[in-house]
Amino acid sequence: MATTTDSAVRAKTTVDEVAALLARPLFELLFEAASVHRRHHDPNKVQCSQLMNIKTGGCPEDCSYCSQSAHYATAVEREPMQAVDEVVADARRARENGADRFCMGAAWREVRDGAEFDRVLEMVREVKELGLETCVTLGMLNDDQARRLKEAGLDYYNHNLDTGRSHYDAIISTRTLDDRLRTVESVRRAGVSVCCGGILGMGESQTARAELLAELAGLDPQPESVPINALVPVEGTPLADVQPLDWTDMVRTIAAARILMPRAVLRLSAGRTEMTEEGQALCLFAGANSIFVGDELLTTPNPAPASDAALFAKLGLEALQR
Ligand code: SAM
Ligand code: DTB
Ligand code: SF4
Repeated sequence: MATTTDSAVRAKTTVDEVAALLARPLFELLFEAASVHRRHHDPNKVQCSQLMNIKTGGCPEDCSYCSQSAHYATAVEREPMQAVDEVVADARRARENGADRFCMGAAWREVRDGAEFDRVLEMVREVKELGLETCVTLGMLNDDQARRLKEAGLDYYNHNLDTGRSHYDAIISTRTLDDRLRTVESVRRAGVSVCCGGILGMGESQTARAELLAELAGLDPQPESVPINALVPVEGTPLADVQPLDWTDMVRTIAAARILMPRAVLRLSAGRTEMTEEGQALCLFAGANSIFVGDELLTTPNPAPASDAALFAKLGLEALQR
């Protein structure tokens, strides 16, 4: 049996290997990532998801990046949960806009059994009936809650690992990375596909990025969907004035993620409004093959559908249709 020391050494080697990948000359990294990408995916197809916030603000967690944490004075106000009909109407519009997956987010620390969770189950059932793939992100959950979501027709559960282990405490104090990993395991056990990624540009070191990627790639099986978010700085949060992420770090991280997780659908997620067309194009070339569409993410803006359509036309890309 492996001793703790053995596994610690193995884990460290993995992080070192990822760090070496991230440190390679950019064009070598890009060439390998693009080659891996086209062996496993159609390089001209991009999966499009649309988000809706079904419960806004007032979250008890203290995630330093988040507009919806009750710990910080941001412009986002706490709102009651959305009605099922409004969610279904939004999902219809998303389908008309070319999205094939509808992702519903709640500013919860964790799922609690009761009327609100029952309403989420109804939302999942009705969105699924529209012929869309369904995804929710509701914070932590247990095996039974994951099973009930699966029964309602849930395809994906989004639960990010946020950042690397060495940087975790600097960003969130109200939960641990191991809490996150436990929820991911419940999702897996219920047979729901895992959507799990993180955020870059929170003042983390290159080592912390390597830790995040090593953790994601080390999940067994690997996540089906991996969102890579660039921090959207939100006034009032502790990270409002953090130094912006350099575009090459976004491209490098996506390229390394593609090499480490060849089959995953990699999402160029939050932060596209701050990127140039060229920067986004390089991320898509490096292996990102999914985006969020629609004018809004959860509480912050996303590129307008017309500008995404123009970018797709310039690059010869097409939205994946099921
Ligand atoms: N409360 C649930 C949770 O944290 O899992 C679900 C909603 S939470 C807003 C969903 C994800 O949005 C987070 O895991 C985080 O990765 C991302 N996110 C939140 N604020 C962000 C920001 N300002 N910039 C980039 N990504 C952000
Ligand atoms: C993910 O990784 N990114 C999305 C989705 N999962 C839920 C959320 C991005 C949120 C960006 C900040 C906001 O709009 O509040
Ligand atoms: Fe709450 Fe999720 Fe925001 Fe953290 S990221 S404060 S858990 S809504």
